[in-house]
Amino acid sequence: MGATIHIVGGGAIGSLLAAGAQRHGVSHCRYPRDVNAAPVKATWIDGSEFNLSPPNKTPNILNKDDVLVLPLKVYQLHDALQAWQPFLKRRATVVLLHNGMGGYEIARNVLPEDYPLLLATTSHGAIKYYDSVGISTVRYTGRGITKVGSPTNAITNAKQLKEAVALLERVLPPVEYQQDIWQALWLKLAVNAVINPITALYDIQNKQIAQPQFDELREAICHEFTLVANVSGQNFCSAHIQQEVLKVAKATGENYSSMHQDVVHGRTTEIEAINGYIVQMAKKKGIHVPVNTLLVERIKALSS
Ligand code: KPL
Repeated sequence: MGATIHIVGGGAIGSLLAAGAQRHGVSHCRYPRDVNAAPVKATWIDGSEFNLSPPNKTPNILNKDDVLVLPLKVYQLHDALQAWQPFLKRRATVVLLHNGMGGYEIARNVLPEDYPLLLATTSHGAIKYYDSVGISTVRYTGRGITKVGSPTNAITNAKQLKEAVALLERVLPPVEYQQDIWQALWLKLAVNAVINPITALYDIQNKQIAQPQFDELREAICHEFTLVANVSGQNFCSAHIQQEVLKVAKATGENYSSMHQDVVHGRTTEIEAINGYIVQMAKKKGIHVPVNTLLVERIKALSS
Protein backbone atom coordinates (compact mmCIF):
# COMPACT_ATOMS: atom_id res chain seq x y z
CA MET A 1 0.00 0.00 0.00
CA GLY A 2 1.21 3.53 -0.82
CA ALA A 3 1.80 6.40 1.53
CA THR A 4 -1.09 7.92 3.47
CA ILE A 5 -1.68 11.61 4.06
CA HIS A 6 -2.98 12.34 7.58
CA ILE A 7 -4.79 15.65 8.00
CA VAL A 8 -5.24 17.21 11.43
CA GLY A 9 -8.25 19.44 12.14
CA GLY A 10 -11.52 20.01 10.35
CA GLY A 11 -10.98 23.53 9.01
CA ALA A 12 -11.64 24.62 5.44
CA ILE A 13 -8.13 23.94 4.12
CA GLY A 14 -7.77 20.63 5.98
CA SER A 15 -11.14 19.49 4.66
CA LEU A 16 -10.16 20.64 1.15
CA LEU A 17 -7.02 18.49 1.37
CA ALA A 18 -9.09 15.50 2.48
CA ALA A 19 -11.48 16.09 -0.43
CA GLY A 20 -8.54 16.41 -2.85
CA ALA A 21 -7.00 13.16 -1.59
CA GLN A 22 -10.30 11.37 -2.02
CA ARG A 23 -10.89 12.80 -5.48
CA HIS A 24 -7.42 11.81 -6.65
CA GLY A 25 -7.46 8.34 -5.08
CA VAL A 26 -4.79 9.05 -2.45
CA SER A 27 -4.96 7.09 0.80
CA HIS A 28 -5.88 9.56 3.53
CA CYS A 29 -7.17 10.00 7.08
CA ARG A 30 -8.60 13.15 8.60
CA TYR A 31 -8.81 13.96 12.28
CA PRO A 32 -11.19 16.87 12.96
CA ARG A 33 -11.42 18.00 16.57
CA ASP A 34 -15.19 17.70 16.46
CA VAL A 35 -16.20 14.77 14.22
CA ASN A 36 -19.83 15.85 14.32
CA ALA A 37 -19.10 19.31 12.90
CA ALA A 38 -16.63 18.17 10.21
CA PRO A 39 -17.72 18.50 6.56
CA VAL A 40 -19.43 15.41 5.17
CA LYS A 41 -19.68 16.72 1.64
CA ALA A 42 -17.41 18.59 -0.80
CA THR A 43 -18.26 20.88 -3.69
CA TRP A 44 -15.32 20.91 -6.08
CA ILE A 45 -14.16 23.90 -8.11
CA ASP A 46 -15.95 22.53 -11.21
CA GLY A 47 -19.25 22.42 -9.29
CA SER A 48 -19.31 18.63 -8.85
CA GLU A 49 -20.33 17.34 -5.43
CA PHE A 50 -19.25 14.23 -3.54
CA ASN A 51 -19.54 12.79 -0.06
CA LEU A 52 -16.38 12.65 2.02
CA SER A 53 -15.19 9.46 3.68
CA PRO A 54 -15.94 9.55 7.39
CA PRO A 55 -13.39 11.16 9.69
CA ASN A 56 -10.97 9.04 11.74
CA LYS A 57 -10.80 9.13 15.50
CA THR A 58 -7.63 7.50 16.78
CA PRO A 59 -4.48 7.35 14.70
CA ASN A 60 -2.07 4.40 14.51
CA ILE A 61 1.68 4.92 14.40
CA LEU A 62 2.39 6.59 11.05
CA ASN A 63 4.76 4.98 8.54
CA LYS A 64 7.93 6.74 7.49
CA ASP A 65 6.57 7.49 4.00
CA ASP A 66 3.30 8.91 5.42
CA VAL A 67 2.76 12.65 5.67
CA LEU A 68 1.13 14.46 8.60
CA VAL A 69 -0.28 17.85 7.62
CA LEU A 70 -1.25 20.36 10.30
CA PRO A 71 -3.48 23.03 8.72
CA LEU A 72 -4.12 24.63 12.11
CA LYS A 73 -3.77 28.03 13.72
CA VAL A 74 -0.35 28.69 15.20
CA TYR A 75 -1.75 28.81 18.74
CA GLN A 76 -3.13 25.26 18.31
CA LEU A 77 0.14 23.80 17.06
CA HIS A 78 2.00 23.10 20.28
CA ASP A 79 -0.73 20.93 21.78
CA ALA A 80 -1.41 19.19 18.46
CA LEU A 81 2.25 18.30 17.92
CA GLN A 82 2.58 17.04 21.49
CA ALA A 83 -0.49 14.87 21.08
CA TRP A 84 0.83 13.47 17.79
CA GLN A 85 4.37 12.81 18.97
CA PRO A 86 3.76 9.19 20.08
CA PHE A 87 2.52 8.42 16.56
CA LEU A 88 5.61 9.86 14.90
CA LYS A 89 8.15 7.27 16.09
CA ARG A 90 8.89 6.17 12.50
CA ARG A 91 9.56 9.78 11.54
CA ALA A 92 6.73 10.44 9.10
CA THR A 93 7.13 13.84 7.42
CA VAL A 94 5.35 16.69 9.22
CA VAL A 95 4.00 19.63 7.20
CA LEU A 96 3.09 22.91 8.91
CA LEU A 97 0.49 24.93 7.00
CA HIS A 98 -0.70 28.06 8.75
CA ASN A 99 -1.06 31.83 8.48
CA GLY A 100 1.55 33.94 10.24
CA MET A 101 4.86 32.91 11.73
CA GLY A 102 6.07 31.05 14.79
CA GLY A 103 5.08 27.50 13.88
CA TYR A 104 8.62 26.47 13.04
CA GLU A 105 9.89 27.57 16.46
CA ILE A 106 7.08 25.57 18.11
CA ALA A 107 7.88 22.46 16.06
CA ARG A 108 11.56 22.81 16.92
CA ASN A 109 10.66 22.74 20.61
CA VAL A 110 8.54 19.62 20.32
CA LEU A 111 10.27 17.53 17.62
CA PRO A 112 13.92 16.41 17.46
CA GLU A 113 16.28 18.83 15.67
CA ASP A 114 16.78 16.65 12.57
CA TYR A 115 13.08 15.67 12.27
CA PRO A 116 11.77 15.63 8.63
CA LEU A 117 9.76 18.83 8.51
CA LEU A 118 8.28 20.95 5.72
CA LEU A 119 6.79 24.43 5.90
CA ALA A 120 4.01 25.36 3.50
CA THR A 121 1.73 28.19 2.49
CA THR A 122 -1.28 27.91 0.20
CA SER A 123 -3.38 30.33 -1.81
CA HIS A 124 -6.13 27.82 -2.62
CA GLY A 125 -9.51 29.14 -1.53
CA ALA A 126 -11.98 27.05 0.47
CA ILE A 127 -14.95 27.74 2.71
CA LYS A 128 -16.94 25.62 5.10
CA TYR A 129 -20.66 26.13 5.32
CA TYR A 130 -23.95 24.37 5.95
CA ASP A 131 -25.89 23.73 2.73
CA SER A 132 -29.64 24.36 2.27
CA VAL A 133 -30.52 21.15 4.12
CA GLY A 134 -28.02 21.72 6.92
CA ILE A 135 -25.20 19.44 5.71
CA SER A 136 -21.71 20.56 6.64
CA THR A 137 -19.88 21.13 3.36
CA VAL A 138 -16.47 22.30 2.16
CA ARG A 139 -16.39 24.25 -1.09
CA TYR A 140 -13.26 24.66 -3.21
CA THR A 141 -13.69 28.32 -4.18
CA GLY A 142 -10.44 29.30 -5.86
CA ARG A 143 -7.58 27.47 -7.51
CA GLY A 144 -4.31 28.68 -6.04
CA ILE A 145 -0.91 27.19 -5.46
CA THR A 146 0.80 25.57 -2.49
CA LYS A 147 4.42 26.50 -1.90
CA VAL A 148 6.42 24.13 0.24
CA GLY A 149 10.01 23.82 1.34
CA SER A 150 12.43 22.69 3.98
CA PRO A 151 13.16 25.30 6.67
CA THR A 152 16.84 24.36 6.76
CA ASN A 153 17.45 22.74 3.36
CA ALA A 154 19.51 20.13 5.19
CA ILE A 155 20.28 17.14 2.96
CA THR A 156 19.66 14.55 5.72
CA ASN A 157 16.02 13.87 4.82
CA ALA A 158 16.08 15.14 1.22
CA LYS A 159 14.70 12.00 -0.47
CA GLN A 160 11.89 11.59 2.07
CA LEU A 161 10.92 15.25 1.80
CA LYS A 162 10.87 15.06 -2.01
CA GLU A 163 8.46 12.13 -1.82
CA ALA A 164 6.27 14.01 0.66
CA VAL A 165 6.08 16.97 -1.75
CA ALA A 166 5.10 14.56 -4.56
CA LEU A 167 2.31 13.18 -2.37
CA LEU A 168 1.03 16.71 -1.63
CA GLU A 169 1.05 17.42 -5.37
CA ARG A 170 -1.11 14.34 -6.02
CA VAL A 171 -3.59 15.46 -3.36
CA LEU A 172 -4.07 19.11 -4.35
CA PRO A 173 -2.04 20.40 -7.29
CA PRO A 174 -0.21 22.57 -8.05
CA VAL A 175 2.51 22.30 -5.42
CA GLU A 176 5.74 24.18 -5.96
CA TYR A 177 8.90 23.25 -4.10
CA GLN A 178 10.70 26.34 -2.83
CA GLN A 179 14.43 26.41 -2.35
CA ASP A 180 13.80 29.37 -0.04
CA ILE A 181 10.48 28.76 1.70
CA TRP A 182 11.16 31.62 4.13
CA GLN A 183 10.79 34.21 1.37
CA ALA A 184 7.34 32.80 0.46
CA LEU A 185 6.32 32.76 4.14
CA TRP A 186 7.44 36.36 4.74
CA LEU A 187 5.54 37.48 1.65
CA LYS A 188 2.38 35.73 2.85
CA LEU A 189 2.94 37.38 6.24
CA ALA A 190 2.85 40.81 4.53
CA VAL A 191 -0.39 39.90 2.75
CA ASN A 192 -2.03 38.79 5.99
CA ALA A 193 -0.61 41.72 7.99
CA VAL A 194 -2.42 44.17 5.71
CA ILE A 195 -5.60 42.40 4.59
CA ASN A 196 -6.57 40.57 7.76
CA PRO A 197 -6.64 43.36 10.37
CA ILE A 198 -8.08 45.99 8.01
CA THR A 199 -10.93 43.73 6.89
CA ALA A 200 -11.63 42.73 10.49
CA LEU A 201 -11.56 46.27 11.89
CA TYR A 202 -13.65 47.86 9.15
CA ASP A 203 -15.94 44.87 8.50
CA ILE A 204 -15.17 44.72 4.78
CA GLN A 205 -14.35 42.22 2.02
CA ASN A 206 -10.75 41.71 0.92
CA LYS A 207 -11.10 43.84 -2.24
CA GLN A 208 -12.19 46.87 -0.22
CA ILE A 209 -8.79 47.30 1.41
CA ALA A 210 -7.71 48.84 -1.94
CA GLN A 211 -9.95 51.87 -1.34
CA PRO A 212 -8.09 55.23 -1.13
CA GLN A 213 -9.15 55.73 2.52
CA PHE A 214 -6.76 52.87 3.41
CA ASP A 215 -3.80 54.06 1.27
CA GLU A 216 -1.86 55.50 4.21
CA LEU A 217 -2.55 52.55 6.49
CA ARG A 218 -1.51 49.99 3.83
CA GLU A 219 1.65 51.93 3.11
CA ALA A 220 2.57 52.21 6.78
CA ILE A 221 2.04 48.48 7.47
CA CYS A 222 4.13 47.55 4.43
CA HIS A 223 6.88 50.03 5.32
CA GLU A 224 7.22 48.65 8.86
CA PHE A 225 6.96 45.08 7.57
CA THR A 226 9.78 45.68 5.07
CA LEU A 227 12.09 47.15 7.74
CA VAL A 228 11.57 44.11 9.96
CA ALA A 229 11.73 41.52 7.17
CA ASN A 230 14.93 42.98 5.75
CA VAL A 231 16.79 43.00 9.06
CA SER A 232 15.65 39.39 9.42
CA GLY A 233 17.45 38.33 6.24
CA GLN A 234 14.93 39.15 3.50
CA ASN A 235 15.42 41.63 0.67
CA PHE A 236 12.03 43.21 -0.02
CA CYS A 237 11.05 46.60 -1.39
CA SER A 238 8.04 48.21 0.29
CA ALA A 239 6.44 49.29 -3.03
CA HIS A 240 6.66 45.75 -4.39
CA ILE A 241 5.14 44.35 -1.18
CA GLN A 242 2.22 46.77 -1.54
CA GLN A 243 1.62 45.60 -5.12
CA GLU A 244 1.66 41.96 -4.01
CA VAL A 245 -0.84 42.70 -1.25
CA LEU A 246 -3.18 44.48 -3.69
CA LYS A 247 -2.89 41.57 -6.15
CA VAL A 248 -4.05 39.10 -3.49
CA ALA A 249 -6.78 41.47 -2.28
CA LYS A 250 -8.10 41.59 -5.84
CA ALA A 251 -7.74 37.84 -6.48
CA THR A 252 -9.63 37.03 -3.25
CA GLY A 253 -11.83 40.14 -3.51
CA GLU A 254 -15.18 38.61 -2.64
CA ASN A 255 -13.78 36.78 0.41
CA TYR A 256 -13.98 37.88 3.97
CA SER A 257 -10.54 37.25 5.47
CA SER A 258 -10.03 34.59 8.12
CA MET A 259 -9.49 37.29 10.74
CA HIS A 260 -12.72 39.02 9.75
CA GLN A 261 -14.51 35.70 10.20
CA ASP A 262 -12.78 34.97 13.51
CA VAL A 263 -13.90 38.35 14.88
CA VAL A 264 -17.47 37.92 13.58
CA HIS A 265 -17.74 34.47 15.17
CA GLY A 266 -16.04 35.47 18.43
CA ARG A 267 -13.06 33.14 17.91
CA THR A 268 -9.44 33.75 18.87
CA THR A 269 -7.73 35.57 16.01
CA GLU A 270 -4.26 34.97 14.56
CA ILE A 271 -3.18 38.55 15.23
CA GLU A 272 -0.29 37.43 17.51
CA ALA A 273 1.21 35.27 14.76
CA ILE A 274 0.74 37.95 12.08
CA ASN A 275 1.14 41.61 13.09
CA GLY A 276 2.19 40.44 16.57
CA TYR A 277 5.12 38.57 15.00
CA ILE A 278 6.23 41.76 13.22
CA VAL A 279 6.06 43.64 16.54
CA GLN A 280 7.97 40.89 18.36
CA MET A 281 10.73 40.77 15.73
CA ALA A 282 10.91 44.58 15.65
CA LYS A 283 11.44 44.65 19.41
CA LYS A 284 14.32 42.19 19.13
CA LYS A 285 15.97 44.34 16.46
CA GLY A 286 15.22 47.72 18.08
CA ILE A 287 12.85 48.89 15.32
CA HIS A 288 9.87 51.17 15.97
CA VAL A 289 6.62 49.72 14.49
CA PRO A 290 3.80 51.88 15.93
CA VAL A 291 1.22 51.01 13.27
CA ASN A 292 1.51 47.24 13.64
CA THR A 293 1.56 47.66 17.42
CA LEU A 294 -1.69 49.62 17.32
CA LEU A 295 -3.31 47.07 15.00
CA VAL A 296 -2.49 44.27 17.44
CA GLU A 297 -4.06 46.25 20.29
CA ARG A 298 -7.17 47.16 18.29
CA ILE A 299 -7.80 43.57 17.11
CA LYS A 300 -7.28 42.24 20.62
CA ALA A 301 -9.78 44.77 21.95
CA LEU A 302 -12.30 43.63 19.31
CA SER A 303 -11.94 39.93 19.89
CA SER A 304 -11.84 39.72 23.65
O1 KPL B 1 -4.96 34.18 3.91
C1 KPL B 1 -5.93 34.91 3.87
C2 KPL B 1 -6.82 34.93 5.05
O2 KPL B 1 -7.95 35.33 4.96
O3 KPL B 1 -6.33 34.50 6.11
C3 KPL B 1 -6.15 35.82 2.68
C4 KPL B 1 -5.02 35.64 1.69
C5 KPL B 1 -6.21 37.24 3.14
C6 KPL B 1 -7.38 35.44 1.90
O4 KPL B 1 -8.56 35.76 2.53
